[in-house]
Amino acid sequence: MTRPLVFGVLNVTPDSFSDGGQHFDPDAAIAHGLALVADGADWVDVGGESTAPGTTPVHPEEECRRVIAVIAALVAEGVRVSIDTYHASTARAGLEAGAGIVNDVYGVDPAMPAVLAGSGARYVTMHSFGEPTTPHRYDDVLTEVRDELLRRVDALTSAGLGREQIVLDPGLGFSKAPQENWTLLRGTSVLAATGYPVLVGTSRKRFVRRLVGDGAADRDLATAVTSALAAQGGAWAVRVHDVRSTRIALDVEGAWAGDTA
Ligand code: PMM
Repeated sequence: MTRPLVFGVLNVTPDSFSDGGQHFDPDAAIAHGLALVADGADWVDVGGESTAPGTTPVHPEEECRRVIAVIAALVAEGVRVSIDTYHASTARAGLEAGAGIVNDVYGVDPAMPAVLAGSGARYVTMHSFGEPTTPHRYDDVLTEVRDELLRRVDALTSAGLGREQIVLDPGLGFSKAPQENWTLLRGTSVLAATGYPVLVGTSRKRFVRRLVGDGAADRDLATAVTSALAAQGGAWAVRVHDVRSTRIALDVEGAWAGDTA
């Protein structure tokens, strides 16, 4: 099994829940993006709006002001960049600036498929349900999340996306109770069995932090473990804030799994 790719998180926001404000200045953001790559990130996922509870939505123009110059500068340095946005206009600007992936956590902008269709870029469709902090009621979370993602695949391919463009993400921490996040993580192989690449984001999320508290080293260690567990389930990629610890965990998991790389 090939080792998952690592997406390093770069939030160019004043208010993201775990790193808000740290990389709001463009130069600081670019420096952090390069540091993520130095730590072993395969992709840098650049976002300009926090999904943290209680944050105000960002207008796409302001979102573009935050991220586009940062994306262009990282691409100029040879970095592979994904843009984390649910606005089609921002996604288009991101692709024009050289991003190779659009990472869409809400999937609500009807103009989004047209931006992706024929672009050759990958599109991450992440499962979410209304307000991220309001748990939705599931009878069988794994089946329901998988089936909803496959319904989205149908809608996306009908709208002109190629199947090879699509990446599925169970949306851990979005409208799910703690135990449901663990069920989904344990069920990574079920999602991977759809044949689509699966991206898993556990990094510093509440269901992980509630085991270890808010200490930076502890939550990143716990995230490294959850990333290795996602790898066991056949994840194509993991999305993390601290790339170094997850890289090490994936190397260990890969050696255990018999990877010779
Ligand atoms: N989680 C967050 C933001 N974007 N994108 C994908 N594809 N998957 C996730 O799980 C995900 C995401 C929230 O975390 P952050 O605010 O620390 O970036």
